This record gives sequence, C-alpha cells and structure tokens, in this order.
Amino acid sequence: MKDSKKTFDPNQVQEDFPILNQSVRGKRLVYLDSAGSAQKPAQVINAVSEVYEQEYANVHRGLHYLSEQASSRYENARSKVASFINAEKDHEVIFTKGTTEAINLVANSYGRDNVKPGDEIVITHAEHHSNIIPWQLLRDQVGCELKVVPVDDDGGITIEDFKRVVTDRTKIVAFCHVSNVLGTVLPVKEINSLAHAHGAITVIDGAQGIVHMPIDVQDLDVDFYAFGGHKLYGPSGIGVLYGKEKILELMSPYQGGGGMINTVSFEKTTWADLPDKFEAGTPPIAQAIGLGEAIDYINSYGIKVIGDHELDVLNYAMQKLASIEGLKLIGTAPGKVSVISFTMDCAHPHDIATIIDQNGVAVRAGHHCAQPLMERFDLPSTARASLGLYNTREDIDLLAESLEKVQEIFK
Ligand code: C6P
Repeated sequence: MKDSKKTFDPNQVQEDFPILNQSVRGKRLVYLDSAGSAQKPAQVINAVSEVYEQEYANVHRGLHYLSEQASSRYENARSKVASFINAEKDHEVIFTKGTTEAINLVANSYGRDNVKPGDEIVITHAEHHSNIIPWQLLRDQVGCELKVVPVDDDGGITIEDFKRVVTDRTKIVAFCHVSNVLGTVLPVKEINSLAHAHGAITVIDGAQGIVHMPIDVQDLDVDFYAFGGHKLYGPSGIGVLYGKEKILELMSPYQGGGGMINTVSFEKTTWADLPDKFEAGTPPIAQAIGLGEAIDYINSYGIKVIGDHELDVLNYAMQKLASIEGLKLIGTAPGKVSVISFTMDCAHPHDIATIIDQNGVAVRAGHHCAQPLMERFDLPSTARASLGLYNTREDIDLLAESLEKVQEIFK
C-alpha cells in the first residue's frame, strides 16, 4: 500500500464523485445505498473511458500494441488487488464478474472435488443468498449436510456460536465478513482457526467487509476471500476470488473456454497455469482496470481512515435514529459497521424508502437478498441506510428529518 496519503475531508471527497453533485427531485442527493452499490469517483470513470478511448483490445491474445497495453494494465490491476489484500502472489487473485461468481466458483470446483456424502458445510443465518444457494446446490448434488450458525437477537454471531456447529465432519465453513443487513462484523480470524482445527477450509464473503476495513489475507490465513468491485467504488461486472495458491493449484477449472487452457485436443485438454485456469473467456478488461483505479483512489486516503470516518457517521446515525419514535434498529451488535437496518411502526419499509426519496434521500428497502435472516427477525423487509466514504453527519440529519416526515404523514 502507498504511504503518502491525501487529507481526508468528507465534504471534499463528495467533489470526487460527479454523480453526487446533483439535485434529485429538487433536493440535494443524499446517497445512503452504498451497500447496494457504491458511486464511482471521477478517477475511476476517467480511467475506464480512457481504456476504451486509447488502450482497448482483448488481453493475452494479440501481439499488437493495443493488446499488449491492455494486457499489461489488466495484470497491473491484479497486482494492485493482490497488494490491497496482502496476497502473497498475484496469481492468487482470480478475476470473476462479482462476489456471486467467486463463491459459485469455489462451490463448483473445490466443493465438487472435495465434499462427499455425509460431510458438512457450515454457513450462518445472516448470509446473503449468494452465500447460501451455491452451497445448497452443492448439497443437493453431493448429498452432504448444510448446517447453519444462529444469529443473536441483536444480530451478533460469535465464535462460541460457531464452536457449537463446526465438527470434524465439516469440510467448508462459509460466512460473511460483514452482514449486509445487520452490519455485524464476524470474527474471521477465530472462525478461520476453528475451521482449520477441524480440517475444514474457509470461504469468506467479503462483499461488505473489504469496503470498510483493511484486509490482510495472510494474517487472517483465510483460504478464500470473495468480493466485488462495485461496492468498492469500482465498476460493476468485476469481482475477485482470492484463494491460497496450494488450494487453487489442486482445483479443477470452473468454466471451460478460451484462455484457460494449455493444450486442447478432442481426446484431452490440459489447463493453463494460475490465474488463467479460472478465467475462461474474454474477461471484464476495462472493469478490472477500473477496479485497480478504485484501489488507487482508496489508497490515496487509506482504508483505515475511511473506515474510521464511516464509523463516526455510523455511531452518530445509530444514536440519532434510535431517538425517533416508533423506529426500531435491526442489528445492534457491538463493533458493527456501516449498515443501518430499521423498521418503523407507522409505515412499511417500501413506503419509507419511497417517501424519503422525495427528499433526495436514497435508501434500500426489501429483504436485501437475505430472506432467511428476515424470517429470523420475523420481518418481511427492512429499510436500510448504508454508508460510503462520502457520507457525512449532515446526510444523517437529512435522513432523520425525512423519517420524521414519514411519521407525520402516517400519524
Ligand atoms: N448485496 C445489497 O444491497 P454481487 O451481486 O455478486 O455483487 O454481490 C452479492 C453479495 C454477496 N454478499 C453480500 C454480503 C452482499 O451484500 C452482496 C450484495 C447487495 O446488500 C445487493 S443484493
């Protein structure tokens, strides 16, 4: 990571994001849906358009100038990702089209090769559908058991909860680093040690974790860590699967096609080395380069500085929203980050989101692709405000004012 940092001023940061400098429905846009997808700084937008204007061609295929340029920038993006998460080797970073594809890759390749009838896969009750369904599909294919670690009433999930569920029959422990509904941060390092002590590997859904805190995959010692570019201020259509080299080497390819082979004949095909073995077909080239640029942008402030700022805004928001009559916060576990789910006595979450949108305040409402978790809290849906580096305490004041209006309307 780079050491020379820019001074972090959240009001100045908003200027970096062209989309935020606009009015919505005649009001200043207050964007509180970064857990859904974050906005993009001009640095990323410009880099992507520059690729298409000046340096675009397919990668690893042509010997011509543009292909060389595009290939080198694409691989440079991989190096940036590797150093952002402190991967030991660049080729431990596999580009995918998102978190979802990254998890499906592990389930379909590692899972099918290693999980047998009678084995167990452990997930939690707080998972996004992307970290439930790939394991259900695997369970149905191989005949293993899918076990679920419970969530406390405040949204907490502790190492003790995992200890009660993981056994020597567990082959894979797959869990979110940060819940997209509750903001709960799971104790990755401890869970990882527990899984390893039982001979299981770990798959971390880092979609919401990578955005708010420094990640060091070597220190965490995780086997796989998956995340997408679009919540990290990069383009959509690009994601990352980090995997330990020694595990990736032994895995079968997930998809077949161009770019992932060494030799092909009708009788037998041999695979390319890492990371190409897992990148069949033309990859998301400009998107990967855009992700590299997003990482440069984040590094220019430092992810820790960004996380600390978001925590300040989160704590302010939790207090402010808790004082609104009839508002219930869902997810209050200690140490939580960046996501504020809530319900109101007076209105359905969809009504809340629609009404405050009239004030230019953008939040998500729904089940957040976490239906089992909604059921756990006996809710059909919640409203959810989620933070990015550009949010300020003023944004929270506007959110709170808008929620007071919802109350007035429905009283
Ligand atoms: N959550 C949200 O509004 P993709 O769609 O592949 O980029 O990411 C899927 C995903 C996986 N895990 C977690 C914890 C997530 O939060 C998400 C995406 C968005 O909460 C869209 S549903």
